[in-house]
Amino acid sequence: MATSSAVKCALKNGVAVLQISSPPVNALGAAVRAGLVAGVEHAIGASATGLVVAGGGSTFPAGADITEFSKPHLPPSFAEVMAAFEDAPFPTAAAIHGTALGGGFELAMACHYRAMGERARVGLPEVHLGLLPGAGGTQRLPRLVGADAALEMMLTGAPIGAERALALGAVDVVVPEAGLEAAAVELVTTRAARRAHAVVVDGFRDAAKRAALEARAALPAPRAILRCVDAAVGSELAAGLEVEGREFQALKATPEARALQHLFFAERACAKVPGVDAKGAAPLDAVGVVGGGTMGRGIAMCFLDAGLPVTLVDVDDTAAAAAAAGIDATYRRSSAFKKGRLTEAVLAAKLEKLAVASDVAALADADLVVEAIYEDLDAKRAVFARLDGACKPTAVLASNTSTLSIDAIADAVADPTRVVGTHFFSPANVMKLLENVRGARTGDGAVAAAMALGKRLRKTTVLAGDAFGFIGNRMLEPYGRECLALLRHRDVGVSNVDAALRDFGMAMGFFAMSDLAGNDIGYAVRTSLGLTDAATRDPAVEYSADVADALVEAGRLGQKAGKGWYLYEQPRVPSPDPAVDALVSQFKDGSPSVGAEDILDRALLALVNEGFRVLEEGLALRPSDLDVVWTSGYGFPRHKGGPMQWAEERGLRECRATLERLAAERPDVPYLRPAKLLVALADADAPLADWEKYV
Ligand code: T1G
Repeated sequence: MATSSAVKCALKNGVAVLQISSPPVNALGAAVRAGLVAGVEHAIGASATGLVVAGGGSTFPAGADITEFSKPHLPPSFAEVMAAFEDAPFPTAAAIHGTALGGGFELAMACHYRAMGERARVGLPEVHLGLLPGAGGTQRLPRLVGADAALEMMLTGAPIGAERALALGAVDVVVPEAGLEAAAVELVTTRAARRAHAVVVDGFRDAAKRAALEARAALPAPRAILRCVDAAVGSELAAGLEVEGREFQALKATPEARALQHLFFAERACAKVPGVDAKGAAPLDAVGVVGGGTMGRGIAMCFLDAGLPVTLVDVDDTAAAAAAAGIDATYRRSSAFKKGRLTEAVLAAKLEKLAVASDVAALADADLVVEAIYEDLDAKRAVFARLDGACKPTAVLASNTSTLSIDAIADAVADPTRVVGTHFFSPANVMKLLENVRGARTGDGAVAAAMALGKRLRKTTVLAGDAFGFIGNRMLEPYGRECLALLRHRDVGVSNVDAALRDFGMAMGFFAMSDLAGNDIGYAVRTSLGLTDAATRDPAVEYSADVADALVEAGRLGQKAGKGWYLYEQPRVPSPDPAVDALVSQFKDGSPSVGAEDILDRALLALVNEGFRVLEEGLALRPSDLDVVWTSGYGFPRHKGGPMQWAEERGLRECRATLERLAAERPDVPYLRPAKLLVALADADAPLADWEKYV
């Protein structure tokens, strides 16, 4: 029967079977939508008695084609597609395998019936894109599963498996994937057409929960979803679809939607290194970790969670045994273990793959080793020299260093091309971000291995150049210095700065984050740079960290010491401390009070400006990588898209002008002077996407 490139239609015993073929995820782009409408029309023309729609390849459609959102809409509309299936003159059914998400699940819900594979998942993740299910999902899902369950699925955006989908009534039958099409055919040959129109949605069974959800819904998309589900309750389908259409169009124009869709693609682009194919990386069958401290244990857990056999080496058998015990204890403290998701048997199977030793000779068969000892260059070099002799020549040698040069470490081995940085963030077994670092002599093989490792560990993996602080900590430096400098202003305390940053959307204020990481870490770095001694630092450059030095010298190291910028009378619960206010008051310099807007301008523009310098210096592959680093590793709000996206939304010319004003007020602060790349883009009124033309 008629086919289009994206949708093939076959007639089997009177039943039309439409198969979608649009790799990689059968997204419902214009060609697929047109093919679907044409397929239904052909089935009608051929007097079919029923119709089944299925996805070719790995999945039933995983949604609308997100790349189309920023382009003029092409027909047919989603509404036309859904109506073709819902109003067909014969029963229609979806055969769901893989991940039927967003518009894909909405297509399935527009069919009269749904057959689902046992391993399949369905969901409406649009809220993660700053949108809502705009192809009838907000109206059809409540008619299938009730308002409460529908609202939860749409506000969380989390997919559900076949068992739950069946229990909720979202699908009609669950079968092994091999029998999926047959099950769908049986549905349309044994049952009459059934349309959502006829179903009226009862009210929320848990009104209190709905009210609580509304109280927490701060962003536009969740609030719009609530309004749409309210519209579904007690009203005709057509009326509800009208409301949904209006709300969807309004959301598409929001900066939050642009930011979240920017991050969707940014988090996929960051894994791509031009000229390096991670798929071509050498096999990764056994890995090693050197160092059984907090980071080494967390990194070993990442490997265990990915099913990789890992050998952890520490200075002696006692330390190695303590590391193993610490890993076991961490798993047992986890909520997964406490809630029974991580059973004793599963934990035992994980730990089966952990070996510990006190000699790097145990790493002879490792394909990749991560050094995770304390931040001392000589000590790291000594470890790498030993690894050089103990490991096989093809083994990749990685350092978890957060501040030291990969090139300097690579000097310790005969073949520096196999040395790469793999900067994990603490706690390594929890944090999604992995910042890989390419030294000047790091080979493509080692880069490919590090990027493939990140994918294997299901990390959000970014590649940075080898310069102080790489990407994240490099940008953190001026951001932190501005937060410290703000304490010199009258009436500006730690809480004011942190409150402004939290109200902006940061997961934590700078000072709370510093307490969490440990204030002594920054102090050690400043000491290593000769900055904590007034006699050795450059008097011509403003030094705003003197208050932080005094805090550490007073023993206020942060959460681990029970006090830092805040007091921690309960673990992890910060409370303002008058003693800190007194200490801060010693560093006031008469600068006038400033409000939240100025606080944000200074902290965030210092951050963004350094991001432009990272790009100028070739230390990042693309601006969106900086957004991925700061949203995945430093708590920058996702609905702002990351610092560089936030700057573009604000306007690069406006960013430059504000920085010029701040720099003029404080000429002894180099990091406030607008970066050359920012100035060039602003002068040309060019978008950030054109950045490479100006470096
Ligand atoms: N549109 C366009 N491209 C997409 C896409 C989509 N919906 N989903 C994935 N891709 C691309 C992705 O960019 C990557 O490209 C490749 O496919 C593999 O993706 C009207 C408005 C399905 C779970 O939000 O969650 O429907 O980098 O690396 O790890 O109401 O992709 O190779 O060039 O993620 O196997 C709602 C988004 C859309 C689902 C597969 N749907 N996708 O994960 O592969 S809005 C979604 C995913 C909507 C309607 C509304 C995942 C996946 P490249 P991948 P994966």
